[in-house]
Amino acid sequence: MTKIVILTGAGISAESGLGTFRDAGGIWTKYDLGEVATPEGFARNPALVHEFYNARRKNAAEAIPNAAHAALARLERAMPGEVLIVTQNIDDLHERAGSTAVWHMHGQMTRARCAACGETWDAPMAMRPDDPCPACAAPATRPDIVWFGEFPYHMEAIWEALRAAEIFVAIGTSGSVYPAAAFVQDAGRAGAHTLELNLEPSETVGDFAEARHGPASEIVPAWVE
Ligand code: BV8
Repeated sequence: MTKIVILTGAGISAESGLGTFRDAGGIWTKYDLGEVATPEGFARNPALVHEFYNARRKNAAEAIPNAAHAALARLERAMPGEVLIVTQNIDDLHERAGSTAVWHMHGQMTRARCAACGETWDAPMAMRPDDPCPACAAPATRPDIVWFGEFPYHMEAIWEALRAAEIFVAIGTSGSVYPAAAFVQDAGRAGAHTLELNLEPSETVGDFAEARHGPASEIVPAWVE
């Protein structure tokens, strides 16, 4: 029975060298979100979108999980079946650190999906717009990622886990993207203790019963211990 639900965002991977979105110099200061993280942007210019994710997929493959990812994997080993990570991140650093109960609500850049038939498969390091789908052969492949305006994965199961959680922890997220930013309210309403672990107060810090601020590689291991 999941007792601890942990929501992670780009901030937990920052010290592994992967960019965040809304910090100074963040990804959305370099790319127009509307062009590279919406279905409309993909329809307009699939090559640009693949270029954007190919670069991030390469960075993520070269990145190393940090002490925060490792601490969460230790926590799961110490409490088998009771810890769930719901991540907004599309990298695989949680899995590479040893976590196994990881739900990617915004999808994964290591996976590809056919826009025609919905088939998914392991993405090659570099994807091209006209790569044929292995199932239906349509030249309609996209990253298996949830863009703005698309329905996140696992929502019903996430809301069920939030209702049963005793502790809800948000790590490395600005609390600016929904429905993830409302999870603290969903969990709090159901009686969970809510804790924010972030470099600085997030947009939703007021919704948390407790907040600790500092680099994830320091405050997450301290919390896990
Ligand atoms: C949906 C995948 C219907 C792509 C992403 C108006 C009002 C409210 C909502 C909306 C609105 N208009 C539209 C919406 C809905 C929209 C939304 O929320 N828009 C926002 C911008 C207002 N949401 C959607 O469209 C979602 N779908 O709503 O469907 C629905 C409705 C209800 C229920 C079900 C369905 C789909 C959203 C998914 C979009 N895809 N990513 C990609 O990754 O390229 S979102 C994108 O933002 C990333 O996934 C990212 O993870 C996510 C959130 O960002 P963060 O992870 O928080 O990163 P950020 O840079 O913002 O913050 C980093 C934090 O880390 C900072 O606080 C920083 O201080 C901290 N930090 C930095 N370094 C460290 C650190 N912390 C610790 N240690 C450090 N070293």
